[in-house]
Amino acid sequence: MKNIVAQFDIRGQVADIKPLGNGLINTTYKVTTEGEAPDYVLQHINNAIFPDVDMLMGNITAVCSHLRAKYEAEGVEDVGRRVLEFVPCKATGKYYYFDGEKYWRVMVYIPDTVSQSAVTPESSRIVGETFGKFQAMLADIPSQLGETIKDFHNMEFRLSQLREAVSENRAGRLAEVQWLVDELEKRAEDMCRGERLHREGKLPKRICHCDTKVDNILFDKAGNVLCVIDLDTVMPNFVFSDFGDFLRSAANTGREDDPNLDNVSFNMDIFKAFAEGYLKSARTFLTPVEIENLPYAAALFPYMQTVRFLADYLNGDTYYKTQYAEHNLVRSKAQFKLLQSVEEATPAMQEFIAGALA
Ligand code: GN1
Ligand code: MG
Repeated sequence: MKNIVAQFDIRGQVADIKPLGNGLINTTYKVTTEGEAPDYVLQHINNAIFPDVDMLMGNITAVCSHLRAKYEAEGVEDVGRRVLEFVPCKATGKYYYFDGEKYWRVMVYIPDTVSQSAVTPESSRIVGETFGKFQAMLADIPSQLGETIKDFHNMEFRLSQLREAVSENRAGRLAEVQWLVDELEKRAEDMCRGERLHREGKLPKRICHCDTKVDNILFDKAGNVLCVIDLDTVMPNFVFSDFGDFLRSAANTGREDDPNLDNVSFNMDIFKAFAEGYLKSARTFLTPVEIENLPYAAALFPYMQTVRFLADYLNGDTYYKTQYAEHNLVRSKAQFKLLQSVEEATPAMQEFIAGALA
């Protein structure tokens, strides 16, 4: 691995390389250097999921330089902690290295960050405000971003994948999960509301991050968002993506893969604080249709994630990394439990949003 790092234009001598984080798609390492030089993050890009690495890194570097320029123009002091900085490959100048088999990238490690334990109602309000601002900052990016995964958050497409997995039943696991398939089918039409509104010309796409789970956010000690990481899925989408996916992880009282469903429920205090912060900075550009459907967004993401985990379980675990045989099933059940709790909270969410705008 030292050999791979040596292909990139880094400063300092590599002292150590260790696994970092718990992403379900790419594999990540921390590269510690000796002395004053910064540390780095080395990542193996999952090329099966992101087939067009040129497009992928083109999107990411366009987003980072746009954000960097905006922060600099605003006079923000710690720009290096607010935007990821990728390191080019020495031989090609590209922001990835292909070793003949695998694709790799390197970015500067941002030290002294706090992760998800920092999510409280107070910090969620700040996060909401920051995301509203993040979407506003990316609204005028001059480059056309590509869809790094086609139809990534398209609910109709995700359902078609589940239906295919059900009809093929490749791993022979259908009988035990038929009840859950039925539950998902009951909600299918309502959950495809976003695509319908878009076809009717009532819902725009804006540049979104599309994976704003708490693990992908770096905070400072005061709970401010320093930086959103994992930019592979930044692409045009409905604003629901970033709103809904943050709540899916932050407002879950349990874990994404909690085997104890009693731990899993939707935390309304987090929702309220986050929605308030988000509306504060985003109401300047959100349309009434977008605002009215924010409770739908909160339900859509646990729903979509249940559909995706369950489809992967039926396919025999070919997409997400798993730690044990039933992992995708445990994840599916935990996300479904969260969805049920969100559904119960829907009238309260609607009332809260109406009140916040009054
Ligand atoms: C994946 O890479 P990671 O773990 O941050 C997935 C997301 C899911 C998430 C569920 C490219 O994100 O869409 O919401 O797992 N990313 C991709 O934890 O499929
Ligand atoms: Mg991640």
